[in-house]
Amino acid sequence: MMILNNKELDLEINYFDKKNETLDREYLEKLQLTKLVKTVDQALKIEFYKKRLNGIGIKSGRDIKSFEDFKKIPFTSKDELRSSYPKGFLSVDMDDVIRLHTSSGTTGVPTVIYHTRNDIENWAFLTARCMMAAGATKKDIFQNMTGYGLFTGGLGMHYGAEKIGMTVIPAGSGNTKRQIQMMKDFKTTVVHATPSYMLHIYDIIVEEGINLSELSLKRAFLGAEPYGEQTRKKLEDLLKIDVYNSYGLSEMNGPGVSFECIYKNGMHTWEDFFILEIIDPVTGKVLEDGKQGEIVFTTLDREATPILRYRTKDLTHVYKGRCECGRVHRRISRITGRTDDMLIINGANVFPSQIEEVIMKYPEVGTNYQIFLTNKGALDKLTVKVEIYSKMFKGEISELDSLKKRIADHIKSAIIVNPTVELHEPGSLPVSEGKAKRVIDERSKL
Ligand code: DLL
Repeated sequence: MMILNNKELDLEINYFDKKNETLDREYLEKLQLTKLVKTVDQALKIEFYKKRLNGIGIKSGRDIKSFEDFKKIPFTSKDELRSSYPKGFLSVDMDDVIRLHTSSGTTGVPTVIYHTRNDIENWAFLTARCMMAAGATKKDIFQNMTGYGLFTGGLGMHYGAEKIGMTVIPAGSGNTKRQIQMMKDFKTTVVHATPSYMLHIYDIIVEEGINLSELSLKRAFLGAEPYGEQTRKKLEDLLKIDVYNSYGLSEMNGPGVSFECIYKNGMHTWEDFFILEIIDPVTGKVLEDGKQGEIVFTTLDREATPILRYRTKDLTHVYKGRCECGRVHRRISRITGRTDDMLIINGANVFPSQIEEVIMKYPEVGTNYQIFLTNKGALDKLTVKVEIYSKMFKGEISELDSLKKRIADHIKSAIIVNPTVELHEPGSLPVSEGKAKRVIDERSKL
């Protein structure tokens, strides 16, 4: 499905690095193989990979002569990366490391990724490519509203924006009223945030009585967490801006891995810096383009922490065919979920994104929601809590009951599970300034 940009925006195709963004596909694949040789040599300096690669007869990068050879390399899992904490997968002298990032560690021991000067330079180069592909230029005022620090969203996009020559406001996340004030004062044209924070920003704009004409906002780059096409549409309609999806993960630098261009038709993945594979999450078999599966990435230019065939747990598919923008780098669809965030509710497999996609279709529904799971006897109970715009109601109970029923029926037809829908006042559900926690699963506690 193609969604056209807002009319007032020009559809000019900009490239940060035209030669490498549009190079010949055959050449790109040769380039990948050449870079793989260096990457494998680099990986062999890490004890973990040395053992693993030697075990399958790979003693040097030159042993990888084709993609068939490459596919013999076993996958790397998050747990394997974690088990090396804090030393990490380090293949250069510590003196050559200029920065490290770690994952948040909310699901266990964190992972650590080290970066040399070249690694940081390449990362900035990639985020610059992304933002320019989505229409940003040096004329833009860029307000970066994700966390600066170990989280890669802040610094990753910051360096890329400077590379383009945008005026960067390193706002960080939180302090929403001040964010909006800065947007007004500095005439911010582009913002970077998580989708859930952007939804919250809209609420505060309304609460503060700010007219959209007081702002100069044109684009938002949103990522770091899943969101659906309906959420994009809602934000674009409410804020009169263009929203572009940005995907990445700390293990592959952070943002700057996959990004939508102005055609908003899938996220280009920079295949001269990463090998992209989609596998069947159960069998591990590599799938052809178009088939839904788990993303596996291999770094191609990393000096400090090379990673081979990393299982991301993120689910998507590769779009077939070329994009109108002329870039050869293949596009992935929105992430529909993670292999580890699928909920099993009374035996049915449900991704939270399916529920979000339904509720965001309702104009009466506000910007925040939560999915609650409890047990009732032997059965699971699903409650979907949504905030509503009270101004859309005349205050009659029957209206609210009818809305609840419509949403519940709609969710049931999408996921087969019968939910209870609760309507809440705007601002009453917990707000997130970074990645939102949408699912509260209390089933095991009962
Ligand atoms: O979230 C990097 C990032 C920052 C990407 C800012 C985009 C913008 P991590 O904290 O390591 O890194 O989390 C990575 O977040 O494996 C996905 O499950 C999820 N994720 C990231 N972007 C998207 C997206 C950053 N656009 C994990 N859609 C990934 C859906 C996303 N999920």
